[in-house]
Amino acid sequence: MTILQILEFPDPRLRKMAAPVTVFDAKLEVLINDMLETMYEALGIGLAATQVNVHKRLLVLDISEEKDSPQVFINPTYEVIEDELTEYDEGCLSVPGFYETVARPSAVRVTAVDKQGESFQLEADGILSTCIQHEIDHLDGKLFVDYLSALKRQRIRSKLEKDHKKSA
Ligand code: GNR
Ligand code: NI
Repeated sequence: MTILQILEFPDPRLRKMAAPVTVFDAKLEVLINDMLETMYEALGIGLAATQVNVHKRLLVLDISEEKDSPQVFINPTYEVIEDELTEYDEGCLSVPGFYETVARPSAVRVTAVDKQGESFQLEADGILSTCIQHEIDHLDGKLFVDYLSALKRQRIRSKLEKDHKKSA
């Protein structure tokens, strides 16, 4: 397996719209396993393909305490089933070091396909609802910093640009 490089804000490649997965082959399986390994190594609870510069509609997550419950969502969509909003302090592997409160619909019904191309549905609330919405945003080129004030977003951008210059 391979640890993939995670793109960081404000990399313009994080703004690309991902295209649906149409081919379910061994190569896709390799990508899924590499994404899971990359997510676990980075201590994240989720990872979208966009973050590793693959612009396909695919995400992985594991919200379990024991880190033994990987979930894979291909071509995911959701509908809001609870209009009430829940606030979470969100972080993002593509925005390292920043945590900010974001309000999102409390519960969603997700439709996706698994790695065999089999369709499934699931109702999510709590951190699972937040995480799935955060990951699907990535597939649409969106980041949690987009929900913050322009001032906060600019501060985060300046700090990360400085960090990137140092490590370049
Ligand atoms: O690891 C992650 N933690 C997290 C915490 C609150 C809300 C969303 C997340 S997702 C994030 C990993 C990530 O960047 N996924 O895209
Ligand atoms: Ni993220």
